[in-house]
Amino acid sequence: MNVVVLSGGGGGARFARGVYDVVGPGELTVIGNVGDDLEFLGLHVSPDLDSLLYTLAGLLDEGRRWGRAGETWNALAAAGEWGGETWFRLGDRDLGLHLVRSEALRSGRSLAEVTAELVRRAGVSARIVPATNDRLRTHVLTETGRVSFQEWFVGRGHEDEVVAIEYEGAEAASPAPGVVEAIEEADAVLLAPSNPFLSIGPIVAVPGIRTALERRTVRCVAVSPLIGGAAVTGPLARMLSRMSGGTAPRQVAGCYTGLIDALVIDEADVPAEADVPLVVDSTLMADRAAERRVAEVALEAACA
Ligand code: FO1
Repeated sequence: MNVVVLSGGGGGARFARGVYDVVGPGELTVIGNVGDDLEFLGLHVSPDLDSLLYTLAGLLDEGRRWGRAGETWNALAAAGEWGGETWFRLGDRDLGLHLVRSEALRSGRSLAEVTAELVRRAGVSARIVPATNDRLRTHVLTETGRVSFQEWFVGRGHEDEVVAIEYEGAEAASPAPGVVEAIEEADAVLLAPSNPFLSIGPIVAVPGIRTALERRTVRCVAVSPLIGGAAVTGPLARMLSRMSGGTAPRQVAGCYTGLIDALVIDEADVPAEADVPLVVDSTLMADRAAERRVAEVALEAACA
């Protein structure tokens, strides 16, 4: 069975791990968000691809939910002593990956090629593919101006109200090699319980990916990232209220019009109605068993 998951952020990575645990080796392709990517201290950082890599490889810091376990921060502290920026926390172990990826990109290799190599070295038997090799960056429009995603999310602690989102470069971006093929060959497509605006939005803003999803002949099922109308972590509930007028399943489904055949929601969100069929279960991924259970529910809904 070939399964494609679209994912961004920590929740997306843990859902992908649930799917990874329940499908056979080599059966999972995860298409990762690159809208959060940034250049920091001269290095190319791909936080969502790295969350996937670290999570599937068992290297993630499970408490922080980003970066590597057993991390130390000496290089960043030293950079700060020399006047370098330190607001985006790159740990010593994490830096090793950014050094290798940045050098490979500078030498002309694509983000997809480098990512595949990292996945191979990590011993992960799923494919992690960036949505695009082209430059795509999410920007947030707030009442005080336009900032890059990480400047708003980490730099400002996502406090400013979001008025609109821009996926800079998306219109001109092509899907990375393998992305459209994976969707075309999939037996099921799943949208992880990630932020629809910040994580899935940049992926489906790539015209070739949106078209491939719209032309799918298999079912596509999304898992709502909200529980009881609230986000488990992050700014989604505030964003949905302001930009979609509410935090019910209807508003989550509304972010995916034309792209999904069903939405998995939590028991805390019923009674509910939406323009697509709703599948009700417990969606809190508190541990590995819960990740697997949510994955199974989504897969069952996709194979119905
Ligand atoms: N999140 C933070 O809240 N603060 C950080 O300093 C930070 C650094 C960081 C470094 C590498 C990495 O892969 C992720 C990092 N994150 C950090 C998480 C990241 O900003 C977000 O979780 C994702 O971009 C949201 O999808």
